[in-house]
Amino acid sequence: MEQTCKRYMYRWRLSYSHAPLSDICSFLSLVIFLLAAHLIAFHHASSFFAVDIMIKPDGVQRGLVGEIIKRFEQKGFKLVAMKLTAPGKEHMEKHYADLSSKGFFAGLITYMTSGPVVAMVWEGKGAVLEGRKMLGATMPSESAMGTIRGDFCIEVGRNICHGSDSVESAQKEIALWFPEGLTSWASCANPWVYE
Ligand code: IDP
Ligand code: MG
Repeated sequence: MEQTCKRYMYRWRLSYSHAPLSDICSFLSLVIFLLAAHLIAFHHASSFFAVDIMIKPDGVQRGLVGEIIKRFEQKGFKLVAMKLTAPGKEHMEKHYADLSSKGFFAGLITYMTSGPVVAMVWEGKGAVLEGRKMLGATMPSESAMGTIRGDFCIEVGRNICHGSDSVESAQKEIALWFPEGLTSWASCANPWVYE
């Protein structure tokens, strides 16, 4: 009897003393996982990436192609692909597939297929994040002055330009718009743009 009691006591102590340890271990692994995810996300956002930028039909019709290209060039980004194209409904529906459940989707596709667009890929440090900043907020009324949307448009349904919102969507969009691949070249401005 004494032996059995001792055995139970031992087991109880074992499970009691191990419970907090396993909690600490899972908490630590969670912290390490979050830290790693944060570092990867930061690395993605700040290292060299290409971003898909598109001048929408209103931007083309209003003669803003040169102005928008100028801003990306002046920022220091490198153009690695560009074309004027009108790829049609199916292509636009693929491009905006994540918005297909929205009430404005049909109108968005009509708008995006109402004329040619200029699709471009710009490469540089933090290109995705910086590109989005240069475009401004989705709603022109919320876009800061000095951004493309803040300076050149008024309504969300005529907001001039598109820019990938993450490295992953940039990669998807580049594959959709430029299946032929990008043009790799060395810019002589590189040492004057990067330390
Ligand atoms: P983004 O272009 O800033 O990434 P998204 O939310 O991805 O914004 O929407 C894609 C596009 O759909 C917008 O640029 C805009 O042309 C259009 N859009 C977004 N929200 C609305 C809306 O509420 N009404 C009409 N069109 C919209
Ligand atoms: Mg978007």
